[in-house]
Amino acid sequence: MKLKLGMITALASAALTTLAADKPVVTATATNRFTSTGMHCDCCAGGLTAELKATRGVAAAEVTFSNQLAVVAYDTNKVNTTQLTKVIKEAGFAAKEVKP
Ligand SMILES: [Cu+2]
Repeated sequence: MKLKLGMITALASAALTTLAADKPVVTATATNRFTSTGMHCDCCAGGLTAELKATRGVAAAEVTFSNQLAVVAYDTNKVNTTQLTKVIKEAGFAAKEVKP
């Protein structure tokens, strides 16, 4: 059987839907910024974004390489800044919460 591009796309999106279904919908109750120094390129930022998004209690994450910053929206009942700092450190970067 020959796989057509449309089929591959459909399979990929089905896989993504399954992945998304595994993680319950999170409603953010806070947004914090963290310096995440040590990133070398956009790829590092992309990897860290994925790590943060996969963390329990995280609703959204945006990491920018150019200013070495991670912005995370999360549910304070499920995760805290200490745990988020740990996730960034475990991804291989120096993490520090930016106090408002
Ligand atoms: Cu990189």
